[in-house]
Amino acid sequence: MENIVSDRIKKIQKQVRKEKLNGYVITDYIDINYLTNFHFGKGETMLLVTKTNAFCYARKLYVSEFAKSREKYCEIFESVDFKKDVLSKIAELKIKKVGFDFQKVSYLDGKLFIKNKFKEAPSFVTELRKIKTKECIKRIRHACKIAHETYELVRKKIKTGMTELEVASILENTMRSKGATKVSFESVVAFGAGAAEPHHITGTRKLKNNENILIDFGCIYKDYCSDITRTWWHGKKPSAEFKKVHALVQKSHDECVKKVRIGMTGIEGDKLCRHIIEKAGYGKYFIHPTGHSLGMKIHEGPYISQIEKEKLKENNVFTIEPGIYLPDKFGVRIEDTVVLTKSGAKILTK
Ligand SMILES: [Mn+2]
Repeated sequence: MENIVSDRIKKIQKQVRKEKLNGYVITDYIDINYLTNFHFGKGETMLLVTKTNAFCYARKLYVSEFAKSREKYCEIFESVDFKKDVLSKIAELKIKKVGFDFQKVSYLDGKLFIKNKFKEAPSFVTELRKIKTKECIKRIRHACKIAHETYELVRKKIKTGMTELEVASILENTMRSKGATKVSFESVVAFGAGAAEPHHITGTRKLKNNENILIDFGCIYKDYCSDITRTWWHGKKPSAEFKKVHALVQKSHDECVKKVRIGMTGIEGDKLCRHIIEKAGYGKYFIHPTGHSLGMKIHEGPYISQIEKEKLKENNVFTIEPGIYLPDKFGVRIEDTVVLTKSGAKILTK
């Protein structure tokens, strides 16, 4: 754990030097949690990284726990006014040229930083977080395993007459009983035509015999997310159209898993899925991007979308989730979380 903290902070210090800065202020709590391998709540911390040190400001409740194992790499100070304390530390250290992540800080913080002559700087931590380390992948893999096992278990428990919310609650309880701390986003359970609504809200509709089910859910394990979607037919007689559309979405998903490679842009990745659905005449029913990266947040860049120019790199972790939504009929989405390796995508949700 100590290596994680020192390695990550060192990487930011390297960027600070590279950009000819003397310091860098981080306000995003997830970025700080990433760098310190700690679990601060939102709005409860602020971090100043200099070329050789790191100073963390946080609410008193965190201080002793943090200091136990991390203080060697990152000094922690009890604080009620992070901004004020960071500014006085900067004055005390007499450092000029302090950068901040202008894409992430709030408008108000940005105004204050500019007033204090800070420099707009790139999102060093965002970039770092895109390439998942072994430890990150281990945690995501486990979050994915919990989600997949939950799917297999819950699928058998779903009975005609259950409501969508009942199914969601079984999903969520099962994940917790398997060690997940919480859900990575609000679970989607949709029956019948509800699955065709792109923004379906899980509700009190009861499951009928012989209709489609779509579940899209995930959990957080040790701060890392998973994301999985499965669609199937409940009952003995899937309609011919459902079978056809399901097979098409499966084909689109499988092709993308098989062919996506390091160096492709998000646009090229998206095309792997999309062209198959378009060729079959269902293009206009595929109404969202193919996928998104995930890590400490459920939606991160790079995206696998029609506008993502960024190239995919080794150890990016993202979803592949093509779908076809036929209004007032049904929807099919098949989603897995994958890690991109030198030999292609490896499915984690299994
Ligand atoms: Mn997703």
